[in-house]
Amino acid sequence: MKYWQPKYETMGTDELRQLQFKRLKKTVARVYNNVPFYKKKFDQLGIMPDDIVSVDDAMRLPSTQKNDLRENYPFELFAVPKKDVVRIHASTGTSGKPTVVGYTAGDIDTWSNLMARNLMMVGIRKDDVFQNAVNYGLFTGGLGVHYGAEKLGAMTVPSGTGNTVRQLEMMQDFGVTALHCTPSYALYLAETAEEIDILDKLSLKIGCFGAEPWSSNTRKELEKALNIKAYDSYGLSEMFGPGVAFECEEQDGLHIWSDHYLVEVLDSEGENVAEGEKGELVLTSLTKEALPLIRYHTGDITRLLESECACGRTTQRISRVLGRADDMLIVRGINVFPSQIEDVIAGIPEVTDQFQVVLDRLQHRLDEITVRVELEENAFTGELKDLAEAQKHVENELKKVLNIRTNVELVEKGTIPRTAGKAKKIIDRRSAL
Ligand code: DLL
Repeated sequence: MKYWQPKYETMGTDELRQLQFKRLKKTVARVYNNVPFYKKKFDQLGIMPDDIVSVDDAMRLPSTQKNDLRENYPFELFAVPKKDVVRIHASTGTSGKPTVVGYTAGDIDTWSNLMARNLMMVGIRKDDVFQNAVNYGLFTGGLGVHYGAEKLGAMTVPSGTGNTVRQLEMMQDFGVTALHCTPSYALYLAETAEEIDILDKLSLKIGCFGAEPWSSNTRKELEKALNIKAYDSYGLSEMFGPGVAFECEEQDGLHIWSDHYLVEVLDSEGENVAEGEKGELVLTSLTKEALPLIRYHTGDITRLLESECACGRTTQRISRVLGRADDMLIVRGINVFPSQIEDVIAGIPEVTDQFQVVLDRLQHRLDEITVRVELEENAFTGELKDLAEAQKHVENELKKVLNIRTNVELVEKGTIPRTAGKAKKIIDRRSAL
């Protein structure tokens, strides 16, 4: 069996729309009756739950932004009494209060099944040994993925983060076949594995990486270094956490689970973009009990993909995340996505995949963008002769893709901080002035 929940994963269009409608009605009634924030918004728009007579009516509903969660900190958006909440997670905000998310026992079960579905989709089975090398604290990636792996029946190793050499030893000793972590930590694991010469003693087959953007070049790098097939895993705390969308073995976009989420991709005016066009992913949860969210603006830029997937699953599919609606950098009027920089860096063998972008604004001067990259130890055994040549080369490669002149700072390998969590890739000093 290749599906965890075949009924839902391969549902026909009409049946799926009926199910979505039933779940949408329930969600709308739930928020209207239990969350004052939503009742007020519905009333302002003059919409009553009974006005929703088809799935398409969802587009008339009010939207929710990350800031709404902050402003209703910690529990004001919960649709159930506190006694029915069995767990909370939180994500650290870049500014202000963190956003807190809550789960009923039913939510934990739904989420675990969803996660098991994803893990099964990438080929993980009961007889696999699954290492979950992410933070087990308030971050949803730890317990969220862990419960899914257990539900699936895999032997689950809750290794958490840190102590990278020990992590690799565990991989060897326990015969770990599947790994889940952030792509930046996976790169660090691969680098350390090479250093301590343990790579050929590992039995890894499958890697699931997510929680931050990573390019297809990084994918190739990881697949080669760790001898695995690497899958993209997308999710966000506000929609349970990991498991919202995942690649299948076809790796032709990510399946976004339409029985749990209503999907919209909108332009900056809030209008639907044409299929295949870039826009912001906006999601309505259909099965969440403790914290149902209506038309939640994820801030993630993606594209809806057309046509069916060869794997047989009938869900909608989205492209890999192309950037953030809000982390797109504008430098001298040019839009720069950090993922583009990552792509360029990953394509230059003389430097490692670790990078940082520093943005400065000097008085009376145009914005300066500096990309800090690490030189490989053997950088000068090939075509490049010296530091000056290497610097010029990286600058030129970046210019070709970004259409903007960047300063390149070459640093020694290991200088850019490795993190088991989300890497801090952008240092924007412009706002300080
Ligand atoms: O990062 C949930 C997660 C955990 C996903 C483990 C995958 C694996 P948050 O901390 O709330 O939740 O951050 C959510 O991270 O809106 C995206 O901007 C970004 N993100 C998550 N997965 C990907 C991905 C978790 N595969 C935010 N590619 C999201 C690009 C991603 N960005």
